[in-house]
Amino acid sequence: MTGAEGLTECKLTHASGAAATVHLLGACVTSWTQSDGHDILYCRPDAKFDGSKPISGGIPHCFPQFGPGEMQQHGFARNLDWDIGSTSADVNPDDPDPSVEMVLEPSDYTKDMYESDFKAIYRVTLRASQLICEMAVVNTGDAPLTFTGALHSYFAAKIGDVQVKGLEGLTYLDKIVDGNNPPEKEAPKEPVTISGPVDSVYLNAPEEVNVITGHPYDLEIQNASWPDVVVWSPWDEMPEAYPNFVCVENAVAKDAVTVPAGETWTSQAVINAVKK
Ligand code: TA6
Repeated sequence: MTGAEGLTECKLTHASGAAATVHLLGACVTSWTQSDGHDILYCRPDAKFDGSKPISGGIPHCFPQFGPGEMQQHGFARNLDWDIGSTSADVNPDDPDPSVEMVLEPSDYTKDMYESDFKAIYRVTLRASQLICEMAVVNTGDAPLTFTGALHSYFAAKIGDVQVKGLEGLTYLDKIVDGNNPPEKEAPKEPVTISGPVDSVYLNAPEEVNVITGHPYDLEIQNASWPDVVVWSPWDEMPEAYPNFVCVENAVAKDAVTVPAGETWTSQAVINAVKK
């Protein structure tokens, strides 16, 4: 499968009837449907899949910069076709947990923005009601590598019903007030609800947050190695889209990760769809 000409996406199908589509552009999971057809993820009406811009929806990558910073917002990993490292989906259609592994390595395009030598490896595994997203960053160079990043996950939701639980009382950066120099605030002791534009980076978040979506499935999101959680709703800046999604993102946003030469940073985000 590596380097297969013309391949733009990979479909994972599970014996339960669940399915996921992963685009090589940005290694972006663009849909994750349950056996009843309900899609847990959301793609905006303005999403493009032809490479003319990063995919606006699903689970895009922000790497090696969450932003803002010296690079374009969200870095370059969203703009590029990743290579398929391996996929059990094609090799073994009966695999109980189909998965695909994608790889991104430096090019002249990335070197212009980011000098470090790296290999980013992203494995997506589909289970009946679970999506496992494992990201690793290998420092293939001989100097320390630093990055910030996020899984910029767009979840289908009824915005007025959304509650994000697990962030109560945390310190957060309020990027609505100032995207470049956000003030630190203390979150109330209640779940996050959304009644206007929200762009908040919750620092040192717990390993699990829960999202009430207003749809038949709520979400449990467990993570390892992503210290921050971002909650974003553009509200009426995107009038056609905002009522239908919330971004709840596992992130390394405030303090960059440093990977020593030759070493590897590993992470995991496990999203459970919980039927109500
Ligand atoms: O992750 C939140 C955020 O960085 C917001 O600050 C906002 O800029 C948004 O992402 C943009 O997302 P998009 O998918 O349109 O690039």
